[in-house]
Amino acid sequence: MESLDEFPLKDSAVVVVMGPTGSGKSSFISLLADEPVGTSQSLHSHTVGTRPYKLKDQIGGKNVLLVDTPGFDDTARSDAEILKEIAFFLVTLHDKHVRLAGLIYMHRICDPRMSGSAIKNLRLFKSLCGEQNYNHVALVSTMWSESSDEKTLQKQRLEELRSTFWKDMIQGGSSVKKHRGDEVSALDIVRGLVAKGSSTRRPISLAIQLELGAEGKTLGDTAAGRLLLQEILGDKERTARELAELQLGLEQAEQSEDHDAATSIRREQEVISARRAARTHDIESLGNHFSQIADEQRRRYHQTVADLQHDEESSDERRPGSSSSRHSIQKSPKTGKRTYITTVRSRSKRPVHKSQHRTADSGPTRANESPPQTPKRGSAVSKEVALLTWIAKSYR
Ligand SMILES: Nc1nc2c(ncn2[C@@H]2O[C@H](COP(=O)(O)OP(=O)(O)O)[C@@H](O)[C@H]2O)c(=O)[nH]1
Ligand SMILES: [Mg+2]
Repeated sequence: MESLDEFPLKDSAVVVVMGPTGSGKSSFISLLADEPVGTSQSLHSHTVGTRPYKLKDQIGGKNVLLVDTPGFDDTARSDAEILKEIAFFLVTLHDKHVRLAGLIYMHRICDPRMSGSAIKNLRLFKSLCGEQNYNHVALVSTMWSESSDEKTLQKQRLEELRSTFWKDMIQGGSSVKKHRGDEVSALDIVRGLVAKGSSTRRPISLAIQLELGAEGKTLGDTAAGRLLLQEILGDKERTARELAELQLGLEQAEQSEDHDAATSIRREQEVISARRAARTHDIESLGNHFSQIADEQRRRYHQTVADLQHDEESSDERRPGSSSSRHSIQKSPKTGKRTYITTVRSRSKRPVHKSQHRTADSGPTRANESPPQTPKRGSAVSKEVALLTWIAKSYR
């Protein structure tokens, strides 16, 4: 485990960046970060998408970390899974006494209207944040057009946002900022938040941090969880309607012996049934307390660490005479025992043998676990591994 000095979260100003997918969060962070943003993360669908990036420059003598997050509209993962990931990260920071300096909420000004996804993301953001912290939020419009006609329209849209969707946040003290797409503009926005964050004596405690942490609520009892439940129930109802319609279509296709149509309807029924089952699972997971969320997320963090190490070893593997091993964590469905598996690969990439390398006790993930191997100190991967491992260790 690397020393925390390399990831000085405690002494840093931490700013969380949220907003729908495609609103420009990662691009914004990459303008300021001292390392590439989101590159290694994109390779594995289960990989943790919430993580901090250190800024190249200090602000007011402090290191600044910008936390990238996934939007609540990911194609690969449900909103409940995203909420658990973001909530785990935020509650863990709070547990470790890492205080936030502020939050950025990003909005694509080039979109002609508020999409369902934009509305959902904003509502979830507000509920995670809590009204008491609106004064530490920057509402940032991104992707302004170059053309003056478009710009005029976009300015009108911004005014509409101010008087509708953003009104309560502005009344609560949120600032409205325009991101021009360059480093100077991004830095200006972060500076404003950090200055305000460091001038207030009361540390920021987000609604979700208090609800899931100190108050011990289940995810479904938090403001964000309650909102999400409405969304999920709405989607479940839609799937019921869609399945009923498809069943009618199927019966008609069968009557008229249209086999092709019947086959394609059956396929669609399978897809929608799977979506319905996923929503049922989401509802169940809203019953989770923080400890359950933490167990699940720590497993994802360890898997991410294993994947990162594997990716680094794969690049080493291309060198002559080398072999590589991949680490993964497997949990027995019967006993709950968790086992680290090492798969050694030859240069032909075929696994040559598997060895069981360490067995953890049954029961929940232990707080003091560390990944089975530490990559080369100082490499980008070792930094990321140490950071993820540190986050995954909870004091609970
Ligand atoms: N025109 C324009 N495009 C941008 C800007 N910021 C990001 N993009 C593009 O918008 C897309 C989504 O950006 P990304 O940063 O991945 O969004 P995220 O999903 O919120 O992290 C990418 O194709 C970016 O290249 C911007 O300021 N202006
Ligand atoms: Mg992104």
